[in-house]
Amino acid sequence: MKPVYYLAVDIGASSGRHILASMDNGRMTIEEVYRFDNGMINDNGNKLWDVDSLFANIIEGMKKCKELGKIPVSMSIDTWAVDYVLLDDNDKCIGNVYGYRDERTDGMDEEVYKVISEKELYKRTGIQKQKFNTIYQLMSDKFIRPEQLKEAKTFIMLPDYFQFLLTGVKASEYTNATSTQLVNPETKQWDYELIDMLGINRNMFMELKQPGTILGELTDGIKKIVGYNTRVVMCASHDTASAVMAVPTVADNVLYLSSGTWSLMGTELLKARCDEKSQVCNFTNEGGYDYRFRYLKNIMGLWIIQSVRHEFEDRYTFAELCKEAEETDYITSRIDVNNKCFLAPENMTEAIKSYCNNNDLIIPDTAGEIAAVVYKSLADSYADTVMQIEKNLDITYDAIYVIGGGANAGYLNQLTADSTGKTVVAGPAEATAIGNIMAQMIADSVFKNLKEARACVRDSFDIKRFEQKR
Ligand code: LRH
Repeated sequence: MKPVYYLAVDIGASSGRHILASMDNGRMTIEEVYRFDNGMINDNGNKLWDVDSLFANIIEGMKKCKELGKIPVSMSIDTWAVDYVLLDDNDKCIGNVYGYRDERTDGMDEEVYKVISEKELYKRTGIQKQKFNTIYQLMSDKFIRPEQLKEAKTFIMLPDYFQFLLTGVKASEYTNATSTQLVNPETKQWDYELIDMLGINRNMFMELKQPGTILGELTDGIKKIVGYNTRVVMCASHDTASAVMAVPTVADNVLYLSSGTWSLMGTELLKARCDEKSQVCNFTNEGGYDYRFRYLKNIMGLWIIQSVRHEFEDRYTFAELCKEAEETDYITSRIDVNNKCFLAPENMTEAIKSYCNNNDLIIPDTAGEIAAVVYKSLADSYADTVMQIEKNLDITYDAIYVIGGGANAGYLNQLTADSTGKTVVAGPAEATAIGNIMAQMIADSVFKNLKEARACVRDSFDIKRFEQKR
């Protein structure tokens, strides 16, 4: 029997990929058919996404499936969270599409708190404070591009925008929408009262749809370009929501670390926890598949090491950087990875050095020393986060499930096992694309539910274990 293919388009802040998946004897197999680089572009000091080039890459990858003779029965797109497009009354993109590291949200928290206190906002949404949350971005739109905001007829998040370009159908997916900090965790719908309080046009927002919803088929124009038709299904379009679907276990109460550009560490809850303890530790309650909540913390993550690697002119692979770091194990300096100086510095290597200088720490010099400081500091921050989660929820975990690209960083996994004292279970590295596929497969009745799909992921992919050594 010919395999049935499903296509995940998984676009992260630093790269995108098209992954085809099919079932083979009860196991899921995946194949990467296309990959492309991504990154915010610097346009006169503005950090923007080039959505046209991203869409061109989406199409290129879809064409690749045709070339391979592997036409997917369905496809879905996920991306990072919080960023969006404003559409005019002809459904055309208005102005820039800002990237979340843009400085325009500086000070916007204070503007929002003039309308609603920080405490009340957290109680109402359960979403952690990140200066780039959509709520602060929309507030900055009110200041820097009020005309464009007024002109906007539709607010649409990036994966929904790309899927609209493919199908002509506009819709809003729930998991990604919760990252706006404008969704009520009880009703699981837009908090229109909050939107009104902020003075934002409530009519821009579309009804929220759950992952698994069938959006539609390709438009005639796109069909002609890619050479086939397929069904576009909504996955959990916030990449982290998709990644967490692919945690390779059927157990409840699992601690995970979705490791990529960001490190997202947390657990799943059936009810959002918007209490003071959680707010003080800056835990979020993002909406997940099946109305589960992702109670987690954003840790600055591999972005720091990705930036350092670029600054060394990509001379080292990540594996080589890990090896160099391991050989410079003597360096004792540690940075606070969540310090805002690491969010969008002109030069990350310099930011690390000046952090060390300002804090009377030995200044790392070689690529290996810098990488060692970053990896060890990340591992320390994971250990702090585990302690906070265990304390807030009054649970003890035995293991940390590391999913996403960072699961391939054996050195970091070992440091994490050492710093936390937990078993690190690492893999799959393509968790986000796999989660994207799982939502499509559940919608197509390949699996009955999330649990069954997770069991399949557990049995299909190579998973490594790391135990504490010191
Ligand atoms: C990870 C991620 C994370 C968000 C950030 C903007 O890619 O989606 O969950 O907080 O990007």
